[in-house]
Amino acid sequence: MKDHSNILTKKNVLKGLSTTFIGKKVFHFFDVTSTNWIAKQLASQFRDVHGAIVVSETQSGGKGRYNRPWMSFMGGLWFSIILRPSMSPSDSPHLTHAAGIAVTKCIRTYGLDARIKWPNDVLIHGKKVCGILTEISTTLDMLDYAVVGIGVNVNIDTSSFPEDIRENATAMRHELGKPIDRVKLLQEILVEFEETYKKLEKGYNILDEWKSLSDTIGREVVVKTVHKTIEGVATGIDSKGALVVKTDKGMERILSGECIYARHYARRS
Ligand code: BT5
Repeated sequence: MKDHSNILTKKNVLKGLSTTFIGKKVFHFFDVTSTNWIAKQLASQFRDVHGAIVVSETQSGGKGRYNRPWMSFMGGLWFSIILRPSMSPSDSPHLTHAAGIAVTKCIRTYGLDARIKWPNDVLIHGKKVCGILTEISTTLDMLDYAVVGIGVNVNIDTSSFPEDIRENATAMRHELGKPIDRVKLLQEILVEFEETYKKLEKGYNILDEWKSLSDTIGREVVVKTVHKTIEGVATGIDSKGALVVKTDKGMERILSGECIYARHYARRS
């Protein structure tokens, strides 16, 4: 019989999980195209999936923002949380913030210096260990559902990534020098996410916590949006999650874009 003790099966994930609703329903797969895609299908077909998670050992078509590929080999944590939040679509970036806070806090409990890079990355020593992709569906002006996709390089050998990704990626195992129990880590992230999500539901401001864990605030940045490139110093994020950048011409608020730290940018260009 195969040893499934460190596989993210429903049984393993539910055993000792101390959340009230996040992760109480588990859809586990060995290989899917993308857990976000499955989660979106479930959310559009079933009402009672609030808090359910879709988790897969590997993804053959894992996705980042702008449809970019997300490398999802065996040994990582690739999962999506389905939510039906009573919030306006414009507040949905806070779900990404909640996920960033949860993952960062959990990774820190392993003694690793994890930090959030705006808008959706978690870094260790400047390298990406986690990416978050929140996708929403709206009906009129209401949020119908949100899917928060979280990818963490846990016990991954990043040397198998293509060179351009390898340069900027790391894995928890690499940083710690030993493998990590993925079931335990997933449970810890679910507990932290639920706590932060509940704060959001009650209308609390989670952005101060996000800022305290951020790697981006105070840095010289170059932010590329669809329309323009903005250079300056990241001074904060506003109540909608927009990055506030102090430029030569004044303050700019950027809701979404690609953030590059200026030092790295200078080296590349
Ligand atoms: C992200 O996009 O960082 C969001 C990644 C979300 C992945 C999760 S896994 C579970 C769920 N199911 C999905 O299909 N997706 C979610 P973005 O900021 O666009 O970054 C994508 C870029 O990160 C790529 O273009 C690569 O350069 C780099 N990359 C790809 N795979 C990586 C990995 N495993 N680790 C670090 N960097 C990676």
